[in-house]
Amino acid sequence: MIMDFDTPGASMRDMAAVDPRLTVFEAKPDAPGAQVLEARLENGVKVFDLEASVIRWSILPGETVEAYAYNGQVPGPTLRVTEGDRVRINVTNRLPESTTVHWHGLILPNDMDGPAEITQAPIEPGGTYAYEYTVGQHGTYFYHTHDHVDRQQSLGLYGALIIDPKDPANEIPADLEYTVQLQEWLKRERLTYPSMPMEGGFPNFFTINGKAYPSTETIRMKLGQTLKVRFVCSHTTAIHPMHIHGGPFQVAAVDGETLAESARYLADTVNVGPGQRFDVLWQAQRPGKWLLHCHIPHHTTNNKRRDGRGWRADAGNRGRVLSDLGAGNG
Ligand SMILES: [Cu+2]
Repeated sequence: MIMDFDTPGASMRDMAAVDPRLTVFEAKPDAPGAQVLEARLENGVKVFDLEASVIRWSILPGETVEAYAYNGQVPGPTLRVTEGDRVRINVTNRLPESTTVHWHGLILPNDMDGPAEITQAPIEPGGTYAYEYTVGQHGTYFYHTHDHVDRQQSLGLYGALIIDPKDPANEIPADLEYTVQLQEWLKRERLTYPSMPMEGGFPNFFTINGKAYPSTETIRMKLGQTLKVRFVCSHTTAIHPMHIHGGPFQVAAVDGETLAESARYLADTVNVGPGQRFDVLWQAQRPGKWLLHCHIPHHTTNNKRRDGRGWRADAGNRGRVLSDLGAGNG
């Protein structure tokens, strides 16, 4: 990392590698992230518990990272609620530094919004803060840390917040759905650093839902079916031109807001910038294996992994088989 005499010590700490000795949990190599977290009902309020800690997380067989994680997984648990719900999220901090949680895109009381020192005192290590509000919107949203964000979100403190509409008629219809959460990682000499868009901070591993190709997921569907892909731009370093093979998709919602029919448009690539969300509808028009990947080729590599035949850039870790279609298959 480049530092000069004016770089504050706190910034240097935020850029530092995660101390492996702080790891309190090692996830199983095939443990999935973004698992739907069931709420418990307390006097009509849907209650969720999130706990942030340092974990060891597997992005590929034999390739682990030290991550900051909610509930021991990357991405953090998916919170799925319904428009109109009253929710309470108890956030407990087991990190070595303070943290908060921001509910990106939601209309809520100011002291529930999350920015550290702006709307609340940060949650100190060992502390808990209860976020409570009524959900008035619907669509694809997400939550992420809002303290030491440059470090903590880059290391994994984010998760999807999917809000179903109160009136099912307001749902964007699809046969299947799949949420894509992107993240960049920087691993060097066995240590994990928060990736940052600066000299020395650029990432060398890229994940979809916490896993690099070929450990990413496969969606199986039938010809004619429609898949809703929710791109959740949880990453922090780059804008990723996300592309799906096999025909254009329809952009149906942006940043949680459903587009009017007349405003929807066809595309085959959408520039997914940090913080943005896109709901796109892709129809399986031909049988086969169709890829979903970032169109910056370097983002489809795993640190230029050596495979015995020399360095190769075509490992395609951002690539994944989107559908394995076959007439009568699936
Ligand atoms: Cu990319």
